Amino acid sequence: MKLSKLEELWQSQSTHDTFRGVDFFGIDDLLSTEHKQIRESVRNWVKKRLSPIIETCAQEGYFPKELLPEMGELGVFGPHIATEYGGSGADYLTYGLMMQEIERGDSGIRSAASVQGSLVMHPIYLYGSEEQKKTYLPRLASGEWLGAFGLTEPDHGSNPGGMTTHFTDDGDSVILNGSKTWISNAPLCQIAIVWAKNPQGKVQGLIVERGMEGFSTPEIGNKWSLRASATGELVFQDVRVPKKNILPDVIGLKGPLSCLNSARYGICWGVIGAAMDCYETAKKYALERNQFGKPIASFQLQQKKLSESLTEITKAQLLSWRLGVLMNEGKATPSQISMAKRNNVEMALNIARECRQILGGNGISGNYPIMRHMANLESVITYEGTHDIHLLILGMEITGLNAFE
Ligand code: TGC
Ligand code: FAD
Repeated sequence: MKLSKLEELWQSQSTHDTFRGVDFFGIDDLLSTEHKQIRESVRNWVKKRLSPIIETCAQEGYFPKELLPEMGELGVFGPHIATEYGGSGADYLTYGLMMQEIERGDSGIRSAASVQGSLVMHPIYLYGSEEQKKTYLPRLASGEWLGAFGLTEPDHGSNPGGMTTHFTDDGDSVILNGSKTWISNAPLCQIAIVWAKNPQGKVQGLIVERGMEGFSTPEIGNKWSLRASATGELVFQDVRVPKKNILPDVIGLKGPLSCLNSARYGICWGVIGAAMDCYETAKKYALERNQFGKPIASFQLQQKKLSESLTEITKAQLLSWRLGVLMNEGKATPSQISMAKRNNVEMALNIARECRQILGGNGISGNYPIMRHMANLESVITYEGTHDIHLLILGMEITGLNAFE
């Protein structure tokens, strides 16, 4: 999209966000002043820079890469990373609140932030060499570079352990072959964290850089969901990757899966943002729209939808807040994260569907954000582990029996 068109959209809207949040149980009292200030700054940025352009970007299937440096400046890329590497050393509640505000704007832009922070910076931070941390993290934190995370393959989605992407040894380098698909940020990424099997058949992480011969990133088009996110493949044909680009400190599937813990946690909060936007839009509409001589908000059936939406948002907030505290204490378990991701995404999707109905015919129009959130959430309920997979992770925790074997 032409920059002039984005600039026209930016100028056309008011910039101050009057949204005060959805907080029926005084959850704000559980947050620090700093948490609230950071939330406010991200909220105002979304109102000023993201909301004016997002509908047009989604309609046109355009990822607004122009926003990346601003997002870097806001600190939304890897806020939990130490300051010496460009992060802000923030806690997990801060990270969650940031994701909530961005996803109130759009799940696709939150996706870009989740991938960059939790799935690209996080593995380098946890498992990378000092040289890798110094080379990549500051550029990713500032938004100068965009990263992608390659785990899913055409024949191995829910079962990443079956991956066939692999590398062979060749002196100071390895030779990488295979492909990854459905990869967020792929078409525009400068680097990709690629999970591949080593000659012994064990999973390792490699930092693959754009420009390496044999590495390509074709875009996946024809999407009805996450249209403002750039999705693509990562294709490796005899790509020579220096051994210094291998993440030295992790071997095995726990490498990528441990990073997913952080990203899935971010989604728990993010989808609350999407749900809040649907709820607030529907509430306002119901109070303004008259049928049978009175506001549709006065009808019991519409009140039921709004009451249930508020109840479910509140439950999801409490779950996310507690999970954030456990994350800060280093005590959150993968199955707790699965429960919260699964519950909250379903909650947001149900609210989007119910709230869309409150808007009647207008509910399917791009003049309102609900249909876009609803379509986006179909991806969110699928990626980072499908709804079914999270149920089975929880089932294993409850019963001690592994449904995947
Ligand atoms: P399994 O044998 O259970 O585990 C293999 C090793 O990994 C360890 N592990 C974990 N470690 C840390 N955190 C977790 N959440 C972990 N889950 C498992 C496990 O302890 C074991 O370690 P070790 O030392 O014994 O080797 O593995 P499995 O092959 O049976 O698979 C289990 C299963 C199905 C739960 C897992 O593979 C899974 O989660 N599948 C879903 C795949 C998935 O989530 N893909 C996401 C791709 S990335 C993405 O979607 C990004 S979208 C981004 C955006 O746009 O926002
Ligand atoms: P499959 O694994 O084929 O599953 C199909 C269906 O079968 C699902 O309903 C699933 O729940 C069910 N199923 C599978 N196994 C079982 C079982 N054992 N028991 C019961 N039911 C089962 N991946 C990345 O690596 N990086 C990314 O950045 C990324 N971004 C994405 C962005 C978008 C927009 C989308 C849509 C996907 C993205 N993904 C990414 C891929 C995503 O993680 C996978 O789509 C997801 O893990 C599911 O894999 P699959 O699509 O191959 O489905």
